[in-house]
Amino acid sequence: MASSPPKLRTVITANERLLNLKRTFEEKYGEAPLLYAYAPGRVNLIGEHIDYCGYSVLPMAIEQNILAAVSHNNSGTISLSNTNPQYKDFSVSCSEDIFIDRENPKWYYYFLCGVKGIQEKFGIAQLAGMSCVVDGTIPPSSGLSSSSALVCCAGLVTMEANQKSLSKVELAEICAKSERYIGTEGGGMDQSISFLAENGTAKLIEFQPLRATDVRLPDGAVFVISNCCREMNKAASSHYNIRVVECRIATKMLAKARGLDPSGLLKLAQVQTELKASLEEMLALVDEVLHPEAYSREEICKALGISAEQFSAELLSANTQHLTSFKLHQRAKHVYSEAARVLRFKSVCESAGADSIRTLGDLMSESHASCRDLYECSCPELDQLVDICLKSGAVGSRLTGAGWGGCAVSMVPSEKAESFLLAVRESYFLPDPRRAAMENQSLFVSKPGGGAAILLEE
Ligand code: ADP
Ligand code: NG1
Repeated sequence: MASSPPKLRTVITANERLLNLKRTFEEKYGEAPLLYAYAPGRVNLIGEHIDYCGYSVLPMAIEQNILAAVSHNNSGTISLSNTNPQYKDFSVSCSEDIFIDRENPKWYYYFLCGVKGIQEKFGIAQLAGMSCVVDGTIPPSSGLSSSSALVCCAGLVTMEANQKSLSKVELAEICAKSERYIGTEGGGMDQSISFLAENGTAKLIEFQPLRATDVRLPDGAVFVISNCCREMNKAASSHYNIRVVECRIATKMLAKARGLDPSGLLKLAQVQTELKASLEEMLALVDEVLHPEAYSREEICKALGISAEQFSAELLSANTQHLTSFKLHQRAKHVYSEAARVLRFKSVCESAGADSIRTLGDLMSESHASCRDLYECSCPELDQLVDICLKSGAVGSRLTGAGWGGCAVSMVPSEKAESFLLAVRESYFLPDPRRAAMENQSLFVSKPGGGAAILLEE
């Protein structure tokens, strides 16, 4: 059964990080912050690139997060600052329309996505003034959702500053929608787990309606995150949206081939629902209807009976207008098989059988192979890292998040955790000085953490 969402407010005792943030805030704005809020990053255990196709995913929140100190004021300005000097100060008048420049995805535009989401939800004509300092510990552009944590934290503090009230589910939905202003057509996994996570449990996140169900991970294994040290900023490239578009076109092609009206269908899951088919049947349908060779625009337009103009306007997004070929068979195969792996992963966790750890590991490794070969969202560094993790004692290992760089997540029997960390360190990090310098934040065991909250000092 889906559990009830956890509380939005948590009492904490000040720790070193909070006190440092308070000091920075006081130096910057000459007053103490009124409140703190945080939103966690996440690691997706399985279910990659399927949230935007309507399928369930299985992430857990990580300890690393975005923490913000905030005060409200009547200055009519939102002032943003960051403890990391790489992220420059920014301020915007509350009477201006919020502009988000997707051509130039600076850090403060992610913050403004969260602000805009709340403004639109309540139709606020004049937002409350806010002064804010942000402190983040999630490695950016590494598949651990630093961007969504920032959007969620911004949404939360904006709600609070404007004296509004929303449930965690509502906040997650608003932030999922508003992060799309940065240009990436995300599916909502990251914002959902950032708000709905609970300590000690991974979650099955399902969409429409959004809900989160506890998934108890098996005793006897730990999840280790390792960063391949190649960054991939989604909003600054079109890799991600290309996959979204390919899945959208595959949806229409499958629907049309089965006599459905493709016009209202945008997600692969909708075709399954309409056909009342199993995932196995959908996989067979993909083989029957779609060919493995890449499709041209002309072939798609002919099959769907649409003009080249309709194709560009209705199927492509702003940063995918240049595309000329589309791999539909491979992408749809990945999506339907990955959706099935998520369900199997959850049921194996529930059964807690003798072979659970081995079976879960196999599912993770199959997921990586599918991401690498069918979805083509891995990269040589990630493939090398996954191989090293498997050779170092992991029962399963896979890229996590969007891919094309960033992190792998490995499932490791608890008794092997120490030797695993040493072996990965020696084989992947130490031989390369750049990786060796990043190793501290790039290789760690992760336990399921709690969701976003307003922090009240004890
Ligand atoms: P991820 O996979 O981590 O979500 P993205 O490439 O989507 O990566 O987003 C990364 C962007 O999020 C960074 O380029 C930066 O603009 C923003 N960001 C991440 N962490 C912080 C931080 N601590 N402070 C400010 N902005 C951050
Ligand atoms: P990352 O890049 O790891 O934050 C992105 C999307 C998710 C999901 C994964 C792939 C956003 C904000 N996040 O996550 O919705 O599609 O890729 O499974 O777009």
